[in-house]
Amino acid sequence: MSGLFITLEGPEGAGKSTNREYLAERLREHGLDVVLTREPGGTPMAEQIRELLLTPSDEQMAADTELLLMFAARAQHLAGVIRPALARGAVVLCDRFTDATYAYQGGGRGLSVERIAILEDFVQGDLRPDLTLVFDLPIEVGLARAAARGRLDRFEQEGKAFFEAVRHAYLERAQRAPQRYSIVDAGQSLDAVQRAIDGLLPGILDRCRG
Ligand code: Z5A
Repeated sequence: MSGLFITLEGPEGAGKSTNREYLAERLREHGLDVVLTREPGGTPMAEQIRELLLTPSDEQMAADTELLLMFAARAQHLAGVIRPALARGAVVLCDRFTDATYAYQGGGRGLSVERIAILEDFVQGDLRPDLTLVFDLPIEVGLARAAARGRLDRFEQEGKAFFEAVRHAYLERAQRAPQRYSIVDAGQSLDAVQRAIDGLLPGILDRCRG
């Protein structure tokens, strides 16, 4: 038995966490075993790495350190949560995964895609998400939503050019492999976003029954 691996991606404040819960409920209504998780994080040790990655510090984190910590957390998460859940046939809904590395460390920080791909192969073997929902919205809208929540984390303190590069990297990846990615217009009202998710549901259920 093998489950279905769905990732939710997009820039800041795109509504990934909110809509991950919504999609999980819809899938559970169909009797599916759904595991909700996130990156960086998802296990106690990977959550400790997350703290290191997100907490602002006086010592500037080198871009390579950031990249390696993302994959260190991912290795732990894969071993402790994602692979066991997929092996028992669950649907894994993961808030961010390696597309975020291509978008933030690749697009945002300017690290080479080739180096990221080497780490992706090393840490994941041939495991890739079955489906990725990219919640896309204008950067200003997402940053305003994130700012309304209060204190900004280390990534949220970046400038607009960084987030524009992140958004561009996501859209470029999605356009190159449309069979794996669905782009959701996340700048709409929450009702409209959730109607768009409802529209994707039959296809997702077909893949679950696979
Ligand atoms: N990162 C990386 O660099 N490389 C990697 O490989 C990985 C991650 C895996 C994780 O932080 C950071 O790690 C992230 C990238 C980096 N950068 N940052 N920052 P995080 O998990 O804390 O941050 P996030 O993923 O961006 O989460 P977020 O800012 O909380 O966004 P979200 O989950 O997409 O949104 P939300 O929490 O569901 O919604 C945000 C607010 O907007 C909330 O108040 C909602 O009620 C509201 N909302 C949501 N949808 C709507 C609509 N449609 N209309 C109006 N308001 C809405």
